[in-house]
Amino acid sequence: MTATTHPDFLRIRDKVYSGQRLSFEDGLVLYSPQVSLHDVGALANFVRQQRHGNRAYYNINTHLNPTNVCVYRCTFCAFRSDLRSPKGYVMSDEEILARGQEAVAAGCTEMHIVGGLHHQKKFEWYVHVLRLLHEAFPSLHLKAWTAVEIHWFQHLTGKSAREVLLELMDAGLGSMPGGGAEIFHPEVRDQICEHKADATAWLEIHRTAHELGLKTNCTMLYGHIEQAHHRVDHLLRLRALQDETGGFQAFIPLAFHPANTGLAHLKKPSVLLDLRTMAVSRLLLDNVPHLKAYWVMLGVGTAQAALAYGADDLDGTVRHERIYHDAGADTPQILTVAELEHLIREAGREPVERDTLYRPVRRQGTSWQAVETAATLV
Ligand code: V47
Repeated sequence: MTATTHPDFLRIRDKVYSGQRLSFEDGLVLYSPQVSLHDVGALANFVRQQRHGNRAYYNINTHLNPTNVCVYRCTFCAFRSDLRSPKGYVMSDEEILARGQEAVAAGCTEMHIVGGLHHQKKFEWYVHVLRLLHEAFPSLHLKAWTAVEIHWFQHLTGKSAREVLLELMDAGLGSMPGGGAEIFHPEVRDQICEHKADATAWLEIHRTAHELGLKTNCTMLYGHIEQAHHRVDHLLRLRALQDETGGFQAFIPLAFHPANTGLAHLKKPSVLLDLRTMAVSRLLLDNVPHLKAYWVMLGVGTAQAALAYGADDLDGTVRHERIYHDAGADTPQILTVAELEHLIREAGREPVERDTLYRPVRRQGTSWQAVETAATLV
């Protein structure tokens, strides 16, 4: 019997073709080496094609990490710094504004802002960073602060997530990135980041953000100490919240990079695990519109291949990325629009520049406009 005729896979394929939802057990089957990656990928590609046709998205964006000083010591993180370490930094207002200026001059539609939880910075400083950028560059969408940061701000201020988010929205917050989710299951979370927001807190903050009308992303950090059942559990917890709120726009599977971390003895996940995780995520997350193949983490070649395994988005041009490059990522700092479009076309798809909310962008040089179309409302 070849892997293609694996009876469990055929049963799952029939469920997908008939629009039935996959179960926890189905997720484990899809992760089983007895089921061929090719089959899982082809099924995920069928689902992607149904949702997005021949389109594959990218955006023109930049990253800003205003500080790397962090009270937490997540074992997987190479970016964080102690307060008094020579590596530690905090950006000045002038440096932050210069980054905004550079982004606008480069035609960016989005700034992705995350950083450390600085021992001596108050909530007001994090609000100030957004207000500074938003007032100077109102067209730049600020996708900022993960649920872990929001949880920290609640701790600093004694305010509810709702109050914290309303203040940040008033200062210019446009949406939230999906970081900090890692692996929700306590068997893993307690070993890699036991001190920070747990699964319940992370999900509750995203629920609150969605209730306030903010779109957010979600992630999963895989390829370290977790096993397949932890990943499937993680994906189903995200799916359950999405059933309630519909507020997640994109899921980004994040491949672990071990260099310079407390888990440096581990190997990087294989390309096979990268592609299988993308495909299984597309099949289990039947209610999340977009799947990002984040080329910075996956590597350019794997990200391009992932467009045939369920992904419909390559993220962006990206500049000033530090979190993965500190952890040994050997990808470039930037891809140009021409390079992104070439990667997408070579994969047989039609490139679509999008804004953060997945509206197609019409542009002339560095000035741009988002277009509302029925196709973006998937
Ligand atoms: O939460 C940290 C991960 C995340 C490492 O929402 C690491 O559009 C691998 O969430 N190896 C932050 N991963 C980044 C993130 C993200 C990235 C791109 C787009 C979006 C989006 C969100 O990075 C952290 C953690 O899971 N991370 N260290 C590491 N050594």
